[in-house]
Amino acid sequence: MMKRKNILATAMAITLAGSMLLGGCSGKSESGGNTAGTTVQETTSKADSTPESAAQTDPSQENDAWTEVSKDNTLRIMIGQSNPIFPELTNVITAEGWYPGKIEWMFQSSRDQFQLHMNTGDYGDLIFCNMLDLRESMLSQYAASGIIIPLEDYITEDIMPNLYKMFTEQPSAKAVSTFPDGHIYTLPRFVGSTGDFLEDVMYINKAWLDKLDLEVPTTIDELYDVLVAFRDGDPNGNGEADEIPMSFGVGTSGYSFVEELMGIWGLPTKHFATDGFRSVVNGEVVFVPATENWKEFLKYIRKLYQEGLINQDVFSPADDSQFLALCESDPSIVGVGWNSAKVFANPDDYIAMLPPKAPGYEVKWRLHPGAIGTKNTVCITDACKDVEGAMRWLDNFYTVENTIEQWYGPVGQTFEIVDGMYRLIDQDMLAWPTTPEDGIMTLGLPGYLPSSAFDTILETPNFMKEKMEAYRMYEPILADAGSIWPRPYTSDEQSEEINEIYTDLSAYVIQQKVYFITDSSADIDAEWDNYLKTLSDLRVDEFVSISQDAYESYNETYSSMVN
Ligand SMILES: [Ca+2]
Repeated sequence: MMKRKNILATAMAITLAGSMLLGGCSGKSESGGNTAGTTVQETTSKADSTPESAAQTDPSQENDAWTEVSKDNTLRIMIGQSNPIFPELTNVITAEGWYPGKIEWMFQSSRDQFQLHMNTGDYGDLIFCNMLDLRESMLSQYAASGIIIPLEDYITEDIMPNLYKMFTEQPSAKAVSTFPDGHIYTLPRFVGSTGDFLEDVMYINKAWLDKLDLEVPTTIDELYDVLVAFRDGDPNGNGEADEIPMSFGVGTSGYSFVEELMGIWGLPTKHFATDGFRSVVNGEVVFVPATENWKEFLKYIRKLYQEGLINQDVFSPADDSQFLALCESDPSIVGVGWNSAKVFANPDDYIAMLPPKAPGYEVKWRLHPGAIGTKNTVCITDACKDVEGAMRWLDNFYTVENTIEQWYGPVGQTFEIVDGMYRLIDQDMLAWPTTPEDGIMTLGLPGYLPSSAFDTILETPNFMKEKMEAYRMYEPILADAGSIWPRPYTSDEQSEEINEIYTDLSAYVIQQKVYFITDSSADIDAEWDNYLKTLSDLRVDEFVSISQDAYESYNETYSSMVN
């Protein structure tokens, strides 16, 4: 596993809102121009220092955009507490002159607490939905009942110059944010570090290949032969047949699930509900487990499994910890695996390999739909008395400089500015931190980091370089934006129906997948028609038809932006 230095001590996290960070903040661009008036942070005492720094900013940026409504208003903001240091970070980053009225943070410790606020009508003006882990179906309900309001009229060059620019440059981000009724109720984020969206890279044990005098396999038949050699040739040299030629997880970490290999049969997909085993072919939504491609995939994986070339427990663990433990075994016992990074105990033995080709199919490796923009970062409720002011406030999130600090950590703490570029103070930080000690990462916030920002404004951190390198290798075989299921919004009604169908449909598909692969008595060819009939009984056609409507509504917005 990747080792991280614990340079961010907890004590430092507690003082995050302290003076150490103020210098960093004043170095930020003030593109919002909201320098008039006084900002009061209800949840921090550092607001006292704000008027001076605000007064020092370029007077040409002052404007009269703020109304009396904004100056007298309090924006109440609901947000989750997924990152323990997030409250402090929020105060630091949004403290300076972003809004002339008051900001009151309503930190929610759980979705239940949030729901209670919603049920009693005591909700905030703004909801950071992603940071609260809100389900899409809830947002569809809130939109249908008028609790969250349409925002598109405020996304203008005047009110939101930064978001407006992002939508112009990234029309897909606008398309994923548009509901089937044509309104935009939530604002998205966009990250241009494409490597982040290459979820899984295949790795093969090069030391084993060398030992057995084998080449990196390029077809599924060659892969089979290599796996057999790994099984029988004692490549780790300990005299025991302990090798697991190929292994993967169950995808609980978001990575390393068996469906990833569907890219070999040209229909990239994922099993979680947001993706729902869907793919897009020439504008048509396809339910992947109902295709011949899926059948071929099952047959191949079955062959590997039945011959002991795949970890025999791979479909039963509750999470990915078993897979990760196998990878960390020393001496190595895993020959081929895929994940987000080199998770192996001896990573130097492994090299990235391109997915092997299957006869008659073109590889289309999965690109996470976040690559076209991620929706659901923030919405505004009918409780808000200053929607325009709230939107002006939100626009500050969309400058590149603010985005870097919001997502990855502030200057002075995480970054230093060198030759005008944000550079990580410690390159070992930020490798997907999960604790304050590891670093800060709050990707759930709105923001915009175009690919052009890398190595011009942000020096590409080491942890991103590895993925970017893999991305360059995989780029020729990656699914293009047109074949990704973009996770579009559905209406309240559609969302209810599709969730109902998917519950039974996905349970059956997953059960049959495991049966077809692992049960020695299963006969995929003989049982296929019956399998398809059951999918039909479980209303797969309706599932696809609703998905198609949602996709077309997404595509309409997208096309209107690019044509
Ligand atoms: Ca061995």
